Amino acid sequence: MALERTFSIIKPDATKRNLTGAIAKKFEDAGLRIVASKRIHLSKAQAGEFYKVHAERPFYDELCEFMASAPIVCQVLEGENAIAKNREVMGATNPADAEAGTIRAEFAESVGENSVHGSDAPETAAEEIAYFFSGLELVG
Ligand code: DAT
Ligand code: MG
Repeated sequence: MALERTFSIIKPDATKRNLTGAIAKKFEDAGLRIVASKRIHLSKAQAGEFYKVHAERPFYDELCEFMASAPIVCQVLEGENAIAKNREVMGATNPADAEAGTIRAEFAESVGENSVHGSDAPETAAEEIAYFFSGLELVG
């Protein structure tokens, strides 16, 4: 399979606890290359736009507040089968269900404050990368 790219966010709960490096190491140890990386602080409106697919869910407002509560680190990860590999390294959405050794099993605090975001399909990966990065910022 050709190299694939996926979009990742290290979320506020993790940046606040100084876990950026520990999480990046998990990606690199899994064979994912960080080809773009930046630390930003989203407004609640920007968080709402990013997560608009969840607008009707009961946790949407809380999710947007959380995502705007502290800086995040946005990254593009590249590798063979990067989308699925990243989801594997992240672990299940609810850390209580996440496999041992995954980022969420080790670091997540709750289903809402679960340390990382990762794209779920090629279309969303392409959209999310384009939302946060220009082509010039992707350095393979
Ligand atoms: P994932 O982040 O694993 O792709 P998702 O896309 O279903 O999960 O949900 C997006 C985020 O919304 C998730 O990372 C945390 C939050 N979330 C999901 N389900 C939740 C719930 N039941 N209660 C609170 N927050 C939730
Ligand atoms: Mg998702």
